[in-house]
Parts: sequence; structure tokens; C-alpha cells
Amino acid sequence: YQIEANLLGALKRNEFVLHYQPVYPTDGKQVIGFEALIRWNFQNTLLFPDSFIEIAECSRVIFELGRWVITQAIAQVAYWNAKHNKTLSVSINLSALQLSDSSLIDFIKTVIDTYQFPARLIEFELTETALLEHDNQSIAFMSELNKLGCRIALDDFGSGFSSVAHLQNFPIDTVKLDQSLMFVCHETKTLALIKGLAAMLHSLDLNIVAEGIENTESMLLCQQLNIQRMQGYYFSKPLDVKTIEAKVL
Ligand code: G
Ligand code: G
Ligand code: MN
Ligand code: NA
Repeated sequence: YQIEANLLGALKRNEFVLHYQPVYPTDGKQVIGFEALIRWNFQNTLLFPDSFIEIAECSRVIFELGRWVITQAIAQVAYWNAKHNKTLSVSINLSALQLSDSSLIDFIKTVIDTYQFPARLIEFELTETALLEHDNQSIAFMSELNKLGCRIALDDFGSGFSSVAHLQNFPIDTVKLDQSLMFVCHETKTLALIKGLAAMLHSLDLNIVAEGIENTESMLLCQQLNIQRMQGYYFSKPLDVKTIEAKVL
């Protein structure tokens, strides 16, 4: 099927939804925020981003789709915070291409103003590929985000071609350890790697989020290493709005 032609139509028909994966602090007790993850309600099946984000990028629909995600996620968490008198944070994934959208910063500022949402509670997630492709443009974009008061996370760290140089060359606040590390944290070499990474990131004053926490063992490891935030199926998978409201808030 021609996903590409359908993407813009899907946006108009309101077929995209955001699911939210709860994020927990070191003690694992109370949810402190959510990562917004997009899904597409396509003819009664829920499509995951791996099956359409790339196409959205190639067809440049990602610019409009990305703006929809930003508005939707901030509006949703603003609503939850007002309703429950909380200060939950929201993490939003950005595609590399979006860093070349020169009016995106103004757009984000308008959304923040519209919903009166504290910028410090917004974290934008970028992957290393996003940074590799652009460089100077990326740094300028990130500095603008910083000026707004938003935080920036380097996503999927420890997978692929993670470079330690990025940690000093880019104005990032947070590093998200890739879930593949946590899945095998019982293995001697991986355990040593995680411990070393945590020590390095702590000494660089970077916040650490561990992803892919699936069991007590990896949760306890994060606590032992003072990892600030945790995400994973041990706590919760990404959930739709209704389920978040019924079971998490
Ligand atoms: O749950 P999951 O299948 O949603 O996420 C798969 C990948 O899709 C994640 O690595 C995430 O970075 C990406 N992704 C999820 N939501 C978005 C989004 O709104 N925008 C972009 N660019 N990527 C997203
Ligand atoms: O790349 P990014 O980290 O943004 O995407 C996270 C992806 O990992 C999403 O597809 C999400 O559904 C998935 N995910 C989140 N927590 C877990 C987990 O504990 N185990 C597994 N296998 N996948 C997870
Ligand atoms: Mn992410
Ligand atoms: Na990740």
C-alpha cells in the first residue's frame, strides 16, 4: 500500500495517536514524566513508527507530522499537570530532518506559550545520526532550544556508532542509555560497560536515563549506579491516553 501518499491524508483524518511511556526516578516509586511515541491507526491496525517515520522523512511529511507530535504531546501533559496538580515532564523524539526546519523554534515557543507549559519540563530526544548529519546546524538548533529553556537528550546511546566526542561537542543535558545495554546487563562485559558509562556521564554532569528496564535486576543496577531516570516494561510499556489516565495518573 502507498503509505507515502496516505501520510498527509492520515494527518488530516486524525489517524495518528501518541502513546506515552511512563518515566520513573531512581527510587522507582512515582511516575515523573512520559516519553511520547507515535502510532498510526491504519485500517484497524496500529502501525509503529519504524514502518512509517522513514517514509515521512523521505516525503518530507515529517515536518508537519513532527509539529503535530509537539503540539499534541505538550497539550496532553499540560492537561494532566493542570488536572492533577503535577509537574510531569514530556519527552519528544525529533527526526534529524527537523533540525533543518528554521521556523521550528518559533513554533515550539508558540506551543509553550499557548499551553503555558514550563519549558524545563520539555525534553527533546535526538539520535546521534541526527547530530552526525548536520553538525553546525544541529549545534545552533540545540542552542536555540536551550535558550527557550527546553532540555535535550541524546537518545539510543551505546548502540551503533556512539561517540564520546558528542558528549562534549553538543549542548546536551541528558543521555539515554540504549535498551540493548540493559537487556544483557547480567553479562560481565556489558555490566562493566554500563558502570563505566554511568561514571563518565555523572562526572560530565549529564543526566542519565536507562531504557529497557525489564526486570528487578536491571532496576536495582540503575539504583546502585544512581541513574536518575528509568523506562521499560518492568514499569510500563507505552500506553494510550485512556490507560494512562486509568492506571498511571
Ligand atoms: O515504541 P516504539 O516503537 O514507538 O518507538 C520506535 C522508535 O520510533 C523510537 O526509537 C523513536 O525514536 C521513534 N519515534 C517514536 N515516536 C516518534 C516521533 O514522534 N517522532 C520521531 N521522529 N520518531 C519517533
Ligand atoms: O529509540 P527509542 O528509545 O525512542 O524507542 C523506544 C522503543 O523501545 C519503543 O519502541 C518502545 O516501545 C520500546 N521499549 C520501551 N521500553 C522497552 C522495554 O523495556 N523492552 C523492550 N523490548 N522495548 C521497550
Ligand atoms: Mn526516544
Ligand atoms: Na532510546
